[in-house]
Amino acid sequence: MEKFYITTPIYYATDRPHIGHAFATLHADVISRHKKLQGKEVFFLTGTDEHGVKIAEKAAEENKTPQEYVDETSSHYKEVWNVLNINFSDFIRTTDPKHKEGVFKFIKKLFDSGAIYKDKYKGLYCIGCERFLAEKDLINGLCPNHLRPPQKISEENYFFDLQKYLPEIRRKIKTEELKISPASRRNETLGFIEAGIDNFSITREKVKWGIPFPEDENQTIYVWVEALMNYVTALDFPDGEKYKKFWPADLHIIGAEINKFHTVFWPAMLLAINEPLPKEIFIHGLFTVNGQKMSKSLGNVIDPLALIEKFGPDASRYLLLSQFPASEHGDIKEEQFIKKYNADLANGIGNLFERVLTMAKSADLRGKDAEILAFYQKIQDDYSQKMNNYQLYEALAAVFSFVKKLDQYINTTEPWRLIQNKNPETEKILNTLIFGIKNIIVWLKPFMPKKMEKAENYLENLGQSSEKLNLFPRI
Ligand code: ME8
Repeated sequence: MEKFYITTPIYYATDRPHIGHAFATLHADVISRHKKLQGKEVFFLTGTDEHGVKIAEKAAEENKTPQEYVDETSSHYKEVWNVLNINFSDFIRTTDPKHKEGVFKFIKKLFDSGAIYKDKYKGLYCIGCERFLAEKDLINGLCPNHLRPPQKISEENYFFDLQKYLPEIRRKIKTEELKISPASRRNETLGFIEAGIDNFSITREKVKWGIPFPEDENQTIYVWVEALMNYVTALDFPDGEKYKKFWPADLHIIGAEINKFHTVFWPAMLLAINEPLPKEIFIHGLFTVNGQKMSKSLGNVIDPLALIEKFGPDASRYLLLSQFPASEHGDIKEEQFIKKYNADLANGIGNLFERVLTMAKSADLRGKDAEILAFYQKIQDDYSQKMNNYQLYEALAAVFSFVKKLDQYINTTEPWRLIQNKNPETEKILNTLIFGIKNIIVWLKPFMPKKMEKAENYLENLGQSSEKLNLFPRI
């Protein structure tokens, strides 16, 4: 059986998950379900990033130890993923002993590779980003992402000699041995490399909440360096059976703001220790809410649980993935959720299924309409291509153009009239519609697994239930 290893970013255990985190995780879940339906053996990893200054600060604000704090915040992620029906294979926490063990082994190999050296460092550090910023990155002296001034830091750190690996990374990206999609993000990475990227430190002095650096007790491992290693420590790097079976990753899914860490730093660390690179990194855009960055102070952070309470888990999955193409940045307008729910789900799929299933109960079904069949084939090809390129929004758009086509087909053929007149054409029309619905169910299964299962069961027992399917009640 062919394997498929897919990962999400591991999210900072600083707070409850918001719909941005859900967006990335849903992408991975839908792709993972789609690959399983294609018969692949899938390993789907998600988890939480639990070390660093930011977490230690948050814990202190709440008078908790960092460990107590992350135990609580990490559990929120698990809770929300459970309600959203995210079917992960493993949930890694960077405070897991297993992660720490793997990190030590990775660091030892890095050290042995000769790519590590000690140096004095002076720089500007943004705790929100957990990274050093250059003067040119600041806007009015503030980090543009977190709108707070960076700390001036002067430390002695261990550094990774990135320069040694940049030409090879560039070559692998160009030949697509390391595929970065969409192409705009690939060009962005090539642009970073072209402009020059400094070596980065792999340790921090004075940061207590982290994994100790085995070579020097005054240092902890830089949070980003050990966080990236989660993708292999979860598989029991370097000797575990899972590692041998599933590495390299077939797909890392990440957001645009963490591009450089994944497309440059992570491959460079793997190159240094002679391990295979991930095959593909898919970088999705970030979204604002009603035109503004989501932030607690603006009060516009959307909690996935609030969305689920209103629309249920499957519709919430759909609503988040159907807003805009993941290859671009987007804006979510809250009032659009209800409109889209009613238009696409209640009046679109729900209504189509109801109309057809009510009529089909009484008919003897045979034959198919040639034009609809040809249209179906076109949509099937389009859907497969989009799903294989991880373009979920575009795949959904293809499915919905088929829903529309079937609606038009019903309106022009008016099968309800034909049933009354006992017209022989009815069998063919209803059979075509049932065929269409069955395929819509298959296409939408990775997106709305529970609802599609319900529809599938209803279809299998057609004529036996007096109750309506009522898949998406109007809100
Ligand atoms: O960066 N729109 O964690 P994080 C869409 N721990 N997606 C969004 C989003 C938004 N507005 N906001 C967040 C970290 N995301 C590190 C990762 S990986 C080894 C370490 C999603 O909690 C998006 O996928 O800040 C983004 O990359 C991720 O959440 C960052 O989550």
